[in-house]
Amino acid sequence: MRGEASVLHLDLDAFFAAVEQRDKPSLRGKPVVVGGVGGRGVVSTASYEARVYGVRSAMSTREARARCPHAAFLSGRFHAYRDTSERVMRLLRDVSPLVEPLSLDEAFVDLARSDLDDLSVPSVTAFAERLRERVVEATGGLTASVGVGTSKFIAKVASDLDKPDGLVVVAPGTEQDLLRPMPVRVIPGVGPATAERLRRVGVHTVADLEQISEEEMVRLLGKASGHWLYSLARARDDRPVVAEREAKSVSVEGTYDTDLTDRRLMESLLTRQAGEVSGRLRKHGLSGRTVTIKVRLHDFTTLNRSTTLGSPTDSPATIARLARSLLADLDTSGGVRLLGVGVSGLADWVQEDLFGETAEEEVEELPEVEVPHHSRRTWAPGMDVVHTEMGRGWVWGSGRGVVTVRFETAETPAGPVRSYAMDDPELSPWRPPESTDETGSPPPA
Ligand code: TTP
Ligand code: MG
Ligand code: MG
Repeated sequence: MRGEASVLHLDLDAFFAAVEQRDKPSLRGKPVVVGGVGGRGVVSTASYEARVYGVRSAMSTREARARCPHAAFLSGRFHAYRDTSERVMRLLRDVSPLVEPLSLDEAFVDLARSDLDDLSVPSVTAFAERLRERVVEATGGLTASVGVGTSKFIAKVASDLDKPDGLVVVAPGTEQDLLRPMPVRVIPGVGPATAERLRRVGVHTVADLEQISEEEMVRLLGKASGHWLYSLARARDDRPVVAEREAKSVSVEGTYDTDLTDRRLMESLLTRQAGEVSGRLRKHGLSGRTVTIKVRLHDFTTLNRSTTLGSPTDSPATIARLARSLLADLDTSGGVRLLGVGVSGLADWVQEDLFGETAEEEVEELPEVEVPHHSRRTWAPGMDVVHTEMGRGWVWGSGRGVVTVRFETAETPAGPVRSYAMDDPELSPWRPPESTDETGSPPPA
């Protein structure tokens, strides 16, 4: 924890839906739901107008339709989200060299490395307000919520307090007052499994957690988690903002075409990866004390969780067991697109492989387990199209051989609606010119 509020966390508001509203003027101010539009689809996100009706991320689209039938239901356009994300990250890197992206729509920024020479509360507040305005300019109208505090933990909690379009600066010294009434789930790493264990001993809030001694916490949750929670309950968090994650471990990871949602499948993949990691360790005569899993969620949030043993291991069973238990505490209900296992803290360390973002990802095939095939409709609702005469627009809906298009873009007013035969040669999908959309799959369908 720093003496000054110099860690900033920024998160865009209703990100995918906000991009859709920017590019589809007729949807501005209206309920918009982005996600899988098929029978078993899941909501990626909803505009704040749709949230009023109780529509939420990870809800089934079926339920979202029941709650808000008049919303526009759109499948995603990842090229647009990635492009918008890049604009925001570029802007943040312009402000400080230390920017740590957590997902497409959020990042930590170290203000101690910005050109602000005064890190007082009024100064960082003015700076953050100006930054929020610049995000609106850079993205063509998207708003961001920002939190600033003395640590990553506090900054992230703060950015969520006044969403959407909010700014909260937590003054140094007031962290614990802020945290005490909050549920324990506010602490990073406290997933459903840990929260349940704590609930069983009567711990619901951070204030409750503060009453528990360090020894008891370790008894309850194990050494690593126990110490972690004990510190965080007291707002003690010294994690640095890291632009490029340091990557030193032997690891194996796989990316998947379809979001994985089956826990047993994920566990069996981790077990297999643990076996491969162990094989590589043994081949080089290595062993390590820290077992890490890497999980990328369907929204591109990447989570790393690790646990450290008293002595080094190269055992496949031990690595697998620890990896599975780390997974148990993560909420993966929305789907997972990447899983990995690594071992670090090597006894005889050789840089054999990287676990960081820059590592070349191995694309694994899944021979023993069947991954559902992802089928994409030709005219998915929301997708960009171009008509030889009418110009650019987006698919409003399709069925029975007919596709209905609304002709408008971010730069035009709300435009007219026309219907065409699905195989009309004048109508074709539109993609941005220099798009390099290598993972261009739509949200879970
Ligand atoms: P979030 O930042 O969690 O959510 P949000 O930006 O939509 O809304 P807000 O921050 O205002 O609460 O996630 C960023 C994007 O990631 C979101 O727009 C869509 C995607 N996402 C999913 O696809 N599935 C999910 O379950 C979640 C939480 C997000
Ligand atoms: Mg967001
Ligand atoms: Mg986010």
